[in-house]
Amino acid sequence: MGLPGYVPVLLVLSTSCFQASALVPLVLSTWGFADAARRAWSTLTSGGSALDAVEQGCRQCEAQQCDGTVGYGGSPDERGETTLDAMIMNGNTIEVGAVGGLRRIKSAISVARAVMEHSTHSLLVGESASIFAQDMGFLSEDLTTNRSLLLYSEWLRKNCQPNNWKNVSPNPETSCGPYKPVKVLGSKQHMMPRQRVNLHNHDTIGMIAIDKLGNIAAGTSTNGQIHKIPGRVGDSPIAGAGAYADSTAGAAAATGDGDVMMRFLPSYQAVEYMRMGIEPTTACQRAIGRIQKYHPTFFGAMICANMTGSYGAACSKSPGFDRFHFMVYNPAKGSEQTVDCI
Ligand code: SD4
Repeated sequence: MGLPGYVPVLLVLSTSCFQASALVPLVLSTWGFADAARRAWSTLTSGGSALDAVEQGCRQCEAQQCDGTVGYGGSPDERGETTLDAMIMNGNTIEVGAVGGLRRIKSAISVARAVMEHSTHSLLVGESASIFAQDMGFLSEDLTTNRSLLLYSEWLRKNCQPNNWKNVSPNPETSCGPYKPVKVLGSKQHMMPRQRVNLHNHDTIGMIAIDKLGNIAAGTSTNGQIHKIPGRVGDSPIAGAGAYADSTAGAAAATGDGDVMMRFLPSYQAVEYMRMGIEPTTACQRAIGRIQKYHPTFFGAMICANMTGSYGAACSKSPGFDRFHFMVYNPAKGSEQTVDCI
């Protein structure tokens, strides 16, 4: 029954003109975190959505403490605490949920999803994010482990080296804090933190999933930079930096020196390149290349996929890092692949 004068119309809403391709479903993830990629793939192929796949895949890494740089018990900050950054993005609706500096909650990616699904916000941080998580039913528990305690005590024993301070007193290259700012004139100023961000202290899981209906999602999870100044949030929970997804173009995710990478929004940039028809490997390379113009040896890598399921990756050559590993699952294969850095 309609209102008088109104003709009932059936509206079929579609967010994209998706054409099924032999390359989807697809799961693409950073580094060789095979169990995480497999978990995402099995979620997708057993009827889960792209968002479910990204959540379950990243959750697997959080539980396994992948490389010690995802999940609890890794990368203690300057007070010895592990805090987590994560985000998830729905490429159909351009909704994002993210957490930064999350304390005492192990499954940061699921809290990120709860931010997206149970609030109108996109990013919650710190203690307040943890209270939100508890209210949403997440268990509050200590994220410290013997390993994170050991990393922290070693760092204290080495006079708090390396650290992320500059232009402070006492000299941060030789002493622990507390520090006070010092005014340094002109060229004497440190332009970059001295801490070497490299393969051994940075390994975020970034993940892209496309289901067989062409729904795309992306996400990240990490415990961030080791020995960070408390309060530091990296690129991983920032939409467009750590990851980005748009079902009219594709998705990308990044890993590496987040303090540098987040200034360039490389994931957003790569998705925009793909929107212009540039193929994924080149899109990743160009997004990396824009950062290299300012930071020629920064440590970072990206994965990119377009809506046909074509995918690629790129990395920036930096000391000790010239090949990047990533995981691919699609109907043709499930494998770890590598790419030479540029
Ligand atoms: C960060 N980008 O917090 C993250 C860490 C990372 O590979 O990617 N590691 O800076």
